[in-house]
Parts: sequence; structure tokens; C-alpha cells
Amino acid sequence: MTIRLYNYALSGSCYKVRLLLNFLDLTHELVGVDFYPGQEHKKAPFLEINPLGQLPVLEDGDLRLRDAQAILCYLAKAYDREAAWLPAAPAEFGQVMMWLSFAGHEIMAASAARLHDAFGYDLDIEAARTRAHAAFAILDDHLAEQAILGKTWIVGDGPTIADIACFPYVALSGDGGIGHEPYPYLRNWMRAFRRLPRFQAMSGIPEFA
Ligand SMILES: N[C@@H](CCC(=O)N[C@@H](CS)C(=O)NCC(=O)O)C(=O)O
Repeated sequence: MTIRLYNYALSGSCYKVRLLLNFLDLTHELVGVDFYPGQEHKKAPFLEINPLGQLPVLEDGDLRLRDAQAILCYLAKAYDREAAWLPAAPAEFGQVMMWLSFAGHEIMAASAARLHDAFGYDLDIEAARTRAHAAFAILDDHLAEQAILGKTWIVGDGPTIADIACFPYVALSGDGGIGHEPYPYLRNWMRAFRRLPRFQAMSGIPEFA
């Protein structure tokens, strides 16, 4: 079966999926979608692939999935035999789901700010930055609690798809005018994430910062 990712190189949401594909060393095909300036994701034929007009979309054989968080869950369940990226123990599983939701909602305020500053989207930039800072403060505080327990990652003792889902738009937030200075635990966590074996960089997120 061929794994196919509908992808835009500068998309942090697509990057979530590319990261896990790479961590799991899964052979895959990237189908380029001209998000900007082409807006291909809002036109036929892409709207038949995802009526929401959003990236990423993943196909694996006959299965088609949209939403980066859903795709991360699928790939981890299907291909991570050790269940390290998506732990099965109920408490950890629930915590990963909680932070995936946080990545898909609260942290997306940082994506909105980036879309405004880097891609010319018309939206309330101050509101987006305020919401992003509130989300970053919550994650920074959580990572501080983890650090007291001697832990580096969002859930449990090792990296999970919660870290993958939260990482891109935290790391790219400077593009939306949201700095990391107030968040020492976020900075440590990003440093650790970049050092993971098989970490893949993207434009705006170099291998070592
Ligand atoms: N809930 C989706 C949202 C992804 C998302 O916002 N993708 C952007 C590209 S990075 C997009 O397609 N935006 C177009 C839109 O929302 O209309 C996910 O987490 O995968």
C-alpha cells in the first residue's frame, strides 16, 4: 500500500505528519498542493479530497483521513509496533488525546498569527497573539511541572504524538510575531525535540537553533 500525503512545504500542520512519517521511517509519497498563492486547497479537484478545504490529508491504500491529529493517531496505531508514540495505558492515552486537542485548537492561534503576518490573511492579529500567548503559558507551565518530576516531554517519559502535534506552531510562532522569551520550559522542550533521532527540519525550523 502507498502512503500519500497531500502536502504544502510551509504548512506546520503538514509538518506534523511529515515528522511522524520520518520518525517511523515510513516510505511515503508527497503530493504538492499550492496553498499559497495558488489556493488549490479551496478549489476542485482538492475539495473532493477534503470538503473542508484544508491540509493535510493522508491516504493509505483505500483509507483517506483529514486532520493532522487524526492522522497522527492513525499512523501511530497502524505502524508503531511498540506503541511508544501513542501509549495504550488509559491515563497516558487520555493525556495524549487532551494535548492533541490543545494542539488542534488553542495552539492554532499561533498558526492564525503566522497566516496573518506571512501569508496576508485578514484576521484579528492582536486577538490571535493574545490567545497564542495564553496557550503557550499553559504549555510552558505544564512542562515546568514535568521538569520538577525529571521529565522532558508533554506526557509520560518519552516523546509522543502530543509533542509532535504541539511542536510546529510553537516553533514557528516568531513568524506571527510571538516570541519565546517568556517561556523557558518551551525553549528547553523545543531544543530536546530537535535532538530526537530522525528529526526533520522545515523552512523556519532549522535542525539546531
Ligand atoms: N484541523 C486541521 C486544520 C489544519 C489547517 O488549519 N490547515 C491549514 C494549512 S496549515 C489549512 O488548510 N487552512 C485552510 C483553511 O483552514 O481554510 C488540522 O489540524 O489538520
